[in-house]
Amino acid sequence: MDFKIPPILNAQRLLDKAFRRASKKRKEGATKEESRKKTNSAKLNTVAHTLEDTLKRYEEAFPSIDNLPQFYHEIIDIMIGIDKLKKSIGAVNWAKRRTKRVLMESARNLMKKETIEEMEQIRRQAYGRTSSILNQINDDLEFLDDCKKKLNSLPDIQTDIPTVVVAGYPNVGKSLLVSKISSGKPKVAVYPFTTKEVGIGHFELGYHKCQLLDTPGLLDRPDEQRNDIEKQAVNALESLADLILFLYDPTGTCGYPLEDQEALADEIKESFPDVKLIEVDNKSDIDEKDNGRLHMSALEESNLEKLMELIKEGLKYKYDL
Ligand SMILES: Nc1nc2c(ncn2[C@@H]2O[C@H](COP(=O)(O)OP(=O)(O)OP(=O)(O)O)[C@@H](O)[C@H]2O)c(=O)[nH]1
Ligand SMILES: [Mg+2]
Repeated sequence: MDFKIPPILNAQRLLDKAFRRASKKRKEGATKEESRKKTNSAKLNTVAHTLEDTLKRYEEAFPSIDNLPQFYHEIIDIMIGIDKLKKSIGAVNWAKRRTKRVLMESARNLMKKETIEEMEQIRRQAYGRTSSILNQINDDLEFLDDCKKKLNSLPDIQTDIPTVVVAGYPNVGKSLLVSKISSGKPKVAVYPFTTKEVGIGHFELGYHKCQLLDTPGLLDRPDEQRNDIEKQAVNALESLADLILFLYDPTGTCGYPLEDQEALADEIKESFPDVKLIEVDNKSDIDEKDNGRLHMSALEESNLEKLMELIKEGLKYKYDL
């Protein structure tokens, strides 16, 4: 899914946009009063339509939350909060209907007025009430603009192709491996917690296009202690993984002992009993010790072909590769 949400203006900028358009309206009538009545009516209509169209666009730009694939539903909840998002979209809908009602009512009142002063007063009051309605949802508009940035930056993940999720402790070499065996180009660094969100790369197995997801490093700790970054990794495992590639760094250069990494692997196996998991030792260029797993080096690109065979075998329980 690829979100393309347009920028969301705050209350002041939205009002400026509507009032600026309205200020350009001029209508002629037989008398000075009639000209002013028609002009003010056209202004009120312009403000009403500009706000209605814009707010409607904002409302429709956000995906229908309840129909989203599980991965996106969860990730939006982790990053933004589904209830908060729904509340703010609801506030936009409320302001859209409310401003329209106020402006249309004022336009009708305007028709009954005779003097220019009365007409101007109706318009000014309508503008004032409109401003006050929009100011009431300013926090929601600003929040939605922030959501827009977050949603537009989410990875474009397909939920229907073979998907391998790379998991493991921080700093073990997950991102480097993803960059070596797929089209993904995640950031690699010598410090832990480099990867802050789920990254994506693709690779081919025969005629099948497959997805490889790089995830933030996970520590061996209970779910309730996980931070939002780690929660994204768990969510990717839970809702997308056909195969988990669990990467170890047995050399300790990642900064975490092997026993802790093995405890995390056990925990993942327990939490996702239906997902196949393969275990691989990375950084074999530093330490070749045999732990009974395939050992490879992302840095020196050794044993990557064997790894691809393991991945292919691992996906066969679900896909005809
Ligand atoms: N010697 C050696 N270093 C490696 C190997 N693979 C990765 N590294 C190094 O290990 C460090 C961490 O690599 P990353 O790919 O960023 O690790 P990560 O698991 O994605 O880390 P987080 O995103 O923080 O969880 C970097 O300095 C890499 O260059 C390897 O096979 N051999
Ligand atoms: Mg990483």
